[in-house]
Amino acid sequence: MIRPTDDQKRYELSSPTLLPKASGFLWNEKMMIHMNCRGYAVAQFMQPEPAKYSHAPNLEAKTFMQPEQPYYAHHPGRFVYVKDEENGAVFSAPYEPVRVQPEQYLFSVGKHDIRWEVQHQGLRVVTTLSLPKEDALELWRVKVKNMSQEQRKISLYPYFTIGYMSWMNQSGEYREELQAIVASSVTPYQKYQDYDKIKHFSDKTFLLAEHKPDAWEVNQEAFEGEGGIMMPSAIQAETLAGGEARYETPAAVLQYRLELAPGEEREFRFVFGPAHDEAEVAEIRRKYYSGKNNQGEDGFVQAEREYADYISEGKGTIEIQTPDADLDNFVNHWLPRQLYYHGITNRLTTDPQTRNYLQDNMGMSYIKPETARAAFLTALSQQEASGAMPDGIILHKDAELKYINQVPHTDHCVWLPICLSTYLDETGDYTILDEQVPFGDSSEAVTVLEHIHRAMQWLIKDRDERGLNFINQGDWCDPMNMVGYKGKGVSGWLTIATAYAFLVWSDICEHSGHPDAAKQYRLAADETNAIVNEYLWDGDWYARGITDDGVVFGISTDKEGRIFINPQGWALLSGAADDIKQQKLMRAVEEQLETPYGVEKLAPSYTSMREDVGRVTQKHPGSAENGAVYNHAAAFYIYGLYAVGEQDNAYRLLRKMLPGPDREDILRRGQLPVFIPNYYRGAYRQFPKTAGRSSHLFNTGTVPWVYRCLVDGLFGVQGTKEGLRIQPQLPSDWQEATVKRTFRGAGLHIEMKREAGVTATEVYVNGNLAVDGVAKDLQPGAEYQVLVKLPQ
Ligand code: CEZ
Repeated sequence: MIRPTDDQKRYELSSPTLLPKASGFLWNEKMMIHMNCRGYAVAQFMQPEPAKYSHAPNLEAKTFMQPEQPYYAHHPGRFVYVKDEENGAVFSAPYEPVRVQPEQYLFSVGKHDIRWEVQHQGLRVVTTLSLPKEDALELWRVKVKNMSQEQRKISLYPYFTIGYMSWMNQSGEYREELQAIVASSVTPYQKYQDYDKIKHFSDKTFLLAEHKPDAWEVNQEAFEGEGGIMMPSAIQAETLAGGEARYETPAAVLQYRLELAPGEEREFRFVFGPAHDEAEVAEIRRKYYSGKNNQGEDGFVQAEREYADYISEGKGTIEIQTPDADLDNFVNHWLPRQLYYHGITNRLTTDPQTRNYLQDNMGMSYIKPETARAAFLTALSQQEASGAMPDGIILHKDAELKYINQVPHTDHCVWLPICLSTYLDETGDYTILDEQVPFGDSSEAVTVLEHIHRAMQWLIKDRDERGLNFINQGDWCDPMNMVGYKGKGVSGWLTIATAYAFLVWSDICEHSGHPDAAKQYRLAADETNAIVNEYLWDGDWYARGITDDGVVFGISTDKEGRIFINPQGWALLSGAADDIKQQKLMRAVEEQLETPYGVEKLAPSYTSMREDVGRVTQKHPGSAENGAVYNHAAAFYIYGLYAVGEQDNAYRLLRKMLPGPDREDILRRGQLPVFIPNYYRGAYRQFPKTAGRSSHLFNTGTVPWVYRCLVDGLFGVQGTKEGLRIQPQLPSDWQEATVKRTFRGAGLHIEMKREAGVTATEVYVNGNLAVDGVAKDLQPGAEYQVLVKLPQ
């Protein structure tokens, strides 16, 4: 069973082996945790850079979240071993590490909690994870109930991985006065200059117990003994030995010996996480296990409730009811949550890539537009006076540009007007254009309007003699790093994208009373499109670029990397492709890139290094940018399809972003439809066996674009300066759909129906025909009934 609950608010899976990597994630502004259905966890917290408190058994590189994260027996996890004291039988909840198939199993992903219900041999164990709103901590409840008719004697052993903390110093012990296991470490470092930073770190990991345990073990090796993690020797004994870790790998294991009458249930609550010192652990104990409020709730319960409230703030602006129930569930419940996660955490990095920061906040325009507004101003305050945007936006005073942000990319400016346009559509807040903002390299303050003019001018200047945009060491595609590092190579996609950015910017100038600038940028878009058609059209589709040595690539004569999706989708947006070209490129995409799991980013996937293209060709064929169904790129294309009115094509591809609806497809993807992953494996025509497999990586720029596809495209409920333009593009086999749209404080109940005799879309707002389908003069707080008649 893989399905949403009746109230649609949770997603459930009834087997730990069917989709072994099925997962859910929780976050707050200081941490995130990705839990899989079998009990494995990937968690990190910010101090201010990402750090771990539940470590792998060997030293991990702490970079960014990885796709297709592998799990293994000693992978960090949160488990409960259960032993029947009478017959010695052992199982573990939710499934790892003992791997006994329980008689009943349920993995239930909620928006603000993750729960497992396991029943085996007359015992029912329910574990629930939630987070506080602010602290980097995990809140765990473990309930055990005797479902049998007999009195039961059992031992319950909560096991929380602490893992290999440090090669310099690590230890752990049970602290009686705190009723907690506390492990200590020193983050490894070598430069004395780092000491000042390191000394403030939260280098302790603790497991705080509400109830006094009967015994404990803190030494992982001693706990496992010869039995190993699957059947630890220590639990064969009557009680755990009370061991400690002295420069040995710590683990947090507690033992509760229980006698349960038939039907009797006991609950245990734990707090697990990082701390700076023991005083902090004591403070956490006080905060979470006492401090009852008027309703008699202690800090733990209050924290759970606050967290639920916090998550519920991440509401979208549309609620839909369509013939596709799975789409409804995803759009109404999970998609806004994923948008919100991106917008509020910036993927838990202190230096988000500029394009990610802008697009994540494009998505936030639908959820918390004031956050998006502030983010756009922050980004612009780091722009260079030349108009160039930096690789990465610094969000913390101690942050520096790391990893990919040390590689020069040339696309960051194009995202400014594009992302801002969504904010303007949603809010109508054109005053943002008049805000005075300084530059990163000069204190001169100019308006946002001027900032973006400079960004557009920078794009116009950063071109070769033909008028094609340089790529340097990358554009949207991070690993396309060797096309233009010698200073000559150009990006076809980026050139097309600049044309689109000019168009979008031209519209914004028009609507903000700058008709001359509007004209100038429309002209720039036309000129750019002409250049694109002159140098990049290959006969049936657009090329991806031209290398430093003048080699055009992404064309019909290429054996690998013959066609790339990005130039095609963006040519639909920029207007480069006329009708004939549109038809040709769409056919090429369908024939060469479309798979049952979506459209691939390129095909055929590269199978060996192409030194004039770069690192992208070295990724495993069909993974990530090397020809996966890279959902971010697929979403651009779908948005392009809506822009040219290809509603059936667009919907078919949009639907492929979600696992399902049939079981076969869900099994293939291996993921629950509670988030869109950054990719599904591609190279469908080369490696069909692995195609479709989810990366399970929920950090992705896909989600704001999918939301735009829904709002601007499928349901056509896009904001304009004067109001809400209603122009649905329902797939032709849908007879009707209902959308509840919140827009600038107003509520619109929109019913869309196909009707015989209707030749063009008619929109009635409270019974009155709306000119051009635009609902105007909407009042905040007011509710509107809208009827949309669509041709049959
Ligand atoms: O990161 C994403 C970036 O965050 O890759 C996208 C890019 O547009 C996003 O800004 C396409 O390249 O460096 C690499 O090779 C990786 O592929 C990362 O850049 C990639 C990861 O998926 C990050 O989660």
